Amino acid sequence: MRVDIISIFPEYFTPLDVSLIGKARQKGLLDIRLHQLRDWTHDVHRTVDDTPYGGGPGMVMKPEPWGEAIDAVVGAATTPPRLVVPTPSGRPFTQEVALEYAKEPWLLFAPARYEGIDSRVMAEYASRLRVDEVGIGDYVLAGGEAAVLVIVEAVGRLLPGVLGNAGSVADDSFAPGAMADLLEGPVYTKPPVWRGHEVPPILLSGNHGAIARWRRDQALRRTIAKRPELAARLDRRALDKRDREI
Ligand code: 6GU
Repeated sequence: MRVDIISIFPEYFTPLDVSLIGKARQKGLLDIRLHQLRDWTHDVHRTVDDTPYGGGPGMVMKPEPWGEAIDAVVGAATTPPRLVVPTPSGRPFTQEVALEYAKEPWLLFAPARYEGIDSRVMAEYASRLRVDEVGIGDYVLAGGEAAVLVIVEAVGRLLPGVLGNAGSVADDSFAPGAMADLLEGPVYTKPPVWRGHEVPPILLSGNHGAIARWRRDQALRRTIAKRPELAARLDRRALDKRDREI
């Protein structure tokens, strides 16, 4: 997958050099290219923002640098990228969206600072690219850069060959299938007793059927306790009799 990121803070993305995503890049599974938005300004101050029409606090990102930058990155590509614009007013970025993005050959991120990008930029590209405004949660960040890090990590780990153990994607909280809408339960490793706390004996039993049942029970209990609105969405028909007793 190719990923381009246009930002006034390309140095914000050094975390993408390390760990899982860094290794995926070294392996050639992920081709991440960073661009300085100010390279597409033409004034001595390399200005990217201006005051909002209609008044109000803060500044808005000017359309011209974004237009030139996006045109330059997209070039004459026959299969253009999906343009992802992180904004708290976008549709929610969920595991479902991550799975959708993981199928794309090319993503272009346009993270904004200040109060956002002049809306005509999204209108202009909507006729040429698939433009997706997405938010990562119900809170406000100082800019879209941290959201891009979140999205790239969520998508990158889903790409074939990135995770050592392919099974771990299927067991994720929110993964479609048996664990849909369920939070993952607690996990344990050696030693069997630590500071007096025991590992639940069922996990040492070797009874794989009973262990799977126990894990599902734990996932249900945790979901009910921590995410009641998710638990309410669980399809009663998908719950078996033992689930419904929890
Ligand atoms: Cl994508 N951007 C900003 N600035 N704040 C956010 C967000 C994005 N998602 C949640 N809050």
